[in-house]
Amino acid sequence: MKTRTKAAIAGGAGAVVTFGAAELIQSFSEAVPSIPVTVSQRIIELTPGALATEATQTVGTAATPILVTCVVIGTIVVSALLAILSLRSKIAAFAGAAAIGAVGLVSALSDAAAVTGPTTLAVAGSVLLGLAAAGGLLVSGIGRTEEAPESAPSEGASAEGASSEGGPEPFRGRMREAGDSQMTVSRSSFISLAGGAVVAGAAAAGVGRFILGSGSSEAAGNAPAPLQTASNTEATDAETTEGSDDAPQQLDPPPDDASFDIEGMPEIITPAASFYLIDTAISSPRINRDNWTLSISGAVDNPFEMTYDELTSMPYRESDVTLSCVSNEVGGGLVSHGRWTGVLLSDVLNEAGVSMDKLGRGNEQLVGRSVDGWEAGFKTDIALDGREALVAFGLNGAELPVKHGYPVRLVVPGLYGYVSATKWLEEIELTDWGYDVYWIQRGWSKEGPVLTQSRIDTVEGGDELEAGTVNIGGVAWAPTRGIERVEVSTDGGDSWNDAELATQLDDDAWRQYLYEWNAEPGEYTIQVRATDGNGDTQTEDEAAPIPSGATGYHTIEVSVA
Ligand SMILES: Nc1nc2c(c(=O)[nH]1)N[C@H]1C(S)=C(S)[C@@H](COP(=O)(O)O)O[C@H]1N2
Ligand SMILES: [Mo]
Repeated sequence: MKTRTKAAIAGGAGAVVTFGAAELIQSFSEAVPSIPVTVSQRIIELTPGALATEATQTVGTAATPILVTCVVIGTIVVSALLAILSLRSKIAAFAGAAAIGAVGLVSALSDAAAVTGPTTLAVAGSVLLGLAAAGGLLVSGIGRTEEAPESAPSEGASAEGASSEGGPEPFRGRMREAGDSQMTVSRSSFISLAGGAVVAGAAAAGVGRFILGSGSSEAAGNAPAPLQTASNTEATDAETTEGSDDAPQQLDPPPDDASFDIEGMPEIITPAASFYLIDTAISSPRINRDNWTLSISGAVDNPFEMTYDELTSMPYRESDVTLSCVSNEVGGGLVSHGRWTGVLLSDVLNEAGVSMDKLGRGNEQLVGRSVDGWEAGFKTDIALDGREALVAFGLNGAELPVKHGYPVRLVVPGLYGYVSATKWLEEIELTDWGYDVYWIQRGWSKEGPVLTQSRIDTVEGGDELEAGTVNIGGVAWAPTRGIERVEVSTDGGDSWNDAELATQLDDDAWRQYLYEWNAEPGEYTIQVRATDGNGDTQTEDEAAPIPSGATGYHTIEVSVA
């Protein structure tokens, strides 16, 4: 085996050991973030808007796993090259390794959850461990070599190469001597050692991921943590029960007639585990609720900060709101219905001295900022116009899952998530309308009202159906306006039939519909369209999701035999 090959293997193995050690450490400490994840995160942040828009198919989704994989493989390759370089210049190789470590450290430290001391120690320790592993492998595989003179032919740096032509050049001689000496291990031992290092590193990373997975609440996935509020953990005091209004802290279970019991129909309340998921965070920020605060800042009379307990001792309510993503295609799945528990955003704003009659002073926009720096913004008056915009801390009667914004997020009926639904919320800043938040900078439209849409769920395109009664059903939504009518066409839009509507949970909620179609053999184009509570029917014109949301009728082709 060529010396350079051995060096490359040693360097790559060292990088694997570094990643393994770092992943293992970060799984034990909330203060230390994952290095490849934070590096990927910084790459995304530094990517200019246009590129980010194209690279991310869906607004809010980073091309995450691919990017993390590239970062890991890229580092392994560079480390291999550095180890080859070390045969010529140890100083240059160490400088390169230090530079890699520095990139990792800077990225990790800029993570919201990173605590400087432990993170620095973890990164430095992991890098040193990787260097030691690489160095050990180099010495055992190649032997101690004097630094090669710059003029040395690089091919000469091969132990086996000596057997080829074998002129007694001093440099070759040294390498052959080293290669054959007792100081080095055999080729197979070297491979075992290097393999061992790689396996150990990978195993450490795997164990780290496993520990992390089992510790976080989403691993428990199906058993979300029960909701804890200041008022249900302490004895309920007068302030909590005497709310500013009488909205219920808990809603009654949805009535039976809010849903049709038909195969393929989505559950009327989306379980947290299957709630659609969109964000730019490669891994969800892990926030300790006890240290969390929300600050209300910017153009407000009375800026203030509140703790989780302070938030949850304000009057709160449970509210049905269907959330959707602007990048949902017609017929797509980026829409879900949640029962959110939270404090009215208007109550929080009132505490800060913000009210309808005080707008237009550089406070027209409400920007919700996440602990990871992500931002969404919408017109402040939307928070004050009477809709149930929430500073939410619960979903479906349980704590917010980590992925969905634990401990606190915003939920605003009638706005797409990218302008409103900030997860891992830490700041609400009032500013002027000219300020552009994350996705606005990347070409998506400024206001983001949810367009009226409907979807066929119980029949799929390409289905071969049996003649007779076919249930064509699904959901339609127009949050804040409600759904007044849904029609189904089986002839590509030439004629329309009124569908039966399930009871509307709330104007902010999606609504199920059902059309019992008496199907005869043939080929059919099925379409659906909804009319909102204002009497406006969704537009037939087809538009792509960018910049304002997809439009057009959900259309599928089926055959009946
Ligand atoms: N911090 C943060 N909040 C965010 C996002 C994000 O990338 N980061 N994405 C938004 C987008 S685009 C959508 S559609 C909703 C999705 O919320 P969900 O993942 O809980 O369904 O979250 C919003 N809140
Ligand atoms: Mo979104």
